[in-house]
Amino acid sequence: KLTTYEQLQEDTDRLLETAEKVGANTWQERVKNQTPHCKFGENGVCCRICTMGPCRITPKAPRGICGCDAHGIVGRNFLRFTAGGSATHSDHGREICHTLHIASPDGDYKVKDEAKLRRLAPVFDIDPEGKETYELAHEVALAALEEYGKPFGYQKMTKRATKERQETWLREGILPRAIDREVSTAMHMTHMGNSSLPEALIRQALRNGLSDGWGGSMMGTELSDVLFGTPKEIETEADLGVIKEDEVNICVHGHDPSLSEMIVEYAENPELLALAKEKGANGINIVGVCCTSNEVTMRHGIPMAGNFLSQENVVLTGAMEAIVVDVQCIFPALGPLSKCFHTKFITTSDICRMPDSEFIHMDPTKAGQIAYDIVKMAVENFANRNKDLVYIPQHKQKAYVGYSCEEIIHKLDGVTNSQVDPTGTYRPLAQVVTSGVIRGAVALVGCNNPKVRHDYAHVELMKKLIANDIILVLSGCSAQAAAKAGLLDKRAKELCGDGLKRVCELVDIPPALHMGSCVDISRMMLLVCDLANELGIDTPQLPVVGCAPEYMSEKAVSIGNYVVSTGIDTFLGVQPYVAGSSECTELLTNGIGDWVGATYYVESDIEKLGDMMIERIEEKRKALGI
Ligand code: BF8
Ligand code: SF4
Repeated sequence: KLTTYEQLQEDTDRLLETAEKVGANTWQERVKNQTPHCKFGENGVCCRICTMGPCRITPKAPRGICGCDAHGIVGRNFLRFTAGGSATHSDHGREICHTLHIASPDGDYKVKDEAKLRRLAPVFDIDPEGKETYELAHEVALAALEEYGKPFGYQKMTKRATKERQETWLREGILPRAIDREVSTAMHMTHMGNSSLPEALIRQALRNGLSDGWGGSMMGTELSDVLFGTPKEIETEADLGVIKEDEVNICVHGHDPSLSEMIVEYAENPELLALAKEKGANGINIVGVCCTSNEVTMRHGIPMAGNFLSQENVVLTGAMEAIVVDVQCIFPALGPLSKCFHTKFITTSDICRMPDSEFIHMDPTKAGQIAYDIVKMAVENFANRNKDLVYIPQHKQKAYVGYSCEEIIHKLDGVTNSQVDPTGTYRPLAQVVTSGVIRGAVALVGCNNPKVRHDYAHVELMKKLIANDIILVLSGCSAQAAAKAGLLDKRAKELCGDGLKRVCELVDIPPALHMGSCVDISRMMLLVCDLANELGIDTPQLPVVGCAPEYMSEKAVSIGNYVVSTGIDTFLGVQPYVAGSSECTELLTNGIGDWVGATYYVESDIEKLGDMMIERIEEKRKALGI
């Protein structure tokens, strides 16, 4: 049985009562104070990139002081938005490269998937033959780091795309060079007195997206797999009911798994468990929110307490001893909120410093000790819990997660095993798509946004798509929305059309596959390229689309740009800040189709958005004659 919105709303309402009792301020209240939003900002026509401004475009003032029109201002803002997201994902990837660079057989960080390391080495033009594991790991890490700033050539990971994609990117001038260079170029192009031509700005936005998806994000995904293990199917649970009243609760939040991996390990440390007992707790319970949660759930089955808009709820349960954050998507509100409870709000990265937090600098060379200290702090804090303030909503759902590309192929091979030799490819998937048993696939990804009822668009679209025999691949907060609703449970096959239901039974999977965090959308890019190769077509021909119905971050726009550039139409449920320019809007929703074979579609009516995706998938099938 799915958890209903009404149930989730009741849980939240009850927690908001606690907030009122302790005088805490919540996002629900802040949204009211910020509404209505500034129209100039919403339409993307406010420019403040030089101090002659800020300039705002109106019918009476159609140009800024420098003479830039709405199209130039919107285009520049769109490119800067992308650059912010691309830099953020890519810097996360860089941190992982550095962590791999210090991995050692007797250190905190080891190589957990050596086979993957050996498979990846040739991508960086390294011959793994005869090399000792750590020698190779360090060489790969260094080569990966060089991708960020190399003076010449294009990004090596792009060679993993279809041949047609590589040719398209080269032809269109959007094949990404060094990862950091594309961010720098974006900033340079948008400085006062540089580009104001929409076509040039949007082209760079696509290239900067590609340097994220086929560069920085892919580093984050692939090297995390080498370090922490490539995810395999694993059972877990999701929603606030995973928080335990009788245990020490620690929530990991953010994106970079380096510290949370260690925290998960030290939560099983016998000394700390004994200390927890001594303090009256029955154990140490790690839960997560946002993408750090996705990382540790995919590899260890750590339960997901919630997604982006649940982060305050986690503290409002009154039962959280510590909320430990690394980088990205962390509400500064958690500082003052935690102060209303006994909760320790622990920031750990120089990238993410916040008032009202305790800062413990995460030095990867001392990661084990740091994790030990943090878990110990949380355990010692158990005694400070104010029992009168504790209310833990009891809803939770079972979920199956861990569907990396490798695991999807492994599951598909399980089916063919009995009949023929395992193919080690997506062939069985290609076959069910071609035969029409499955109509196509949707990559449902991205955030929550208070402009949309929390999780509503994600979950409603998912139900509609699976009922129409469309299989889902999920990541980020979308995957957690599905998990909380119950859609990652294998029993969700009952909500599918007959074809998809049969596939779920045969392959023993849920109809929605949790592929990981947002950097793991790079997994989806590899999947679509390999699937296209399997079918002997290019990616824009596949009956596959992408969708971010509740997105909010710059990262999401960078993702959108690399997904469309990879040939996958992308459907958005929230307006990007481009409506103020007919030229930019035209390019993004139509013109770029001539460059890359895919475009953006924007529709805030969820019912219509779902219909549009199904229609697009059927159009693609028709064009293929399947
Ligand atoms: O990188 S989906 S709210 S948590 S930005 Fe953030 Fe959006 Fe969630 Fe993960 Ni992605
Ligand atoms: Fe105004 Fe031009 Fe300066 Fe922007 S760059 S703030 S439009 S003068």
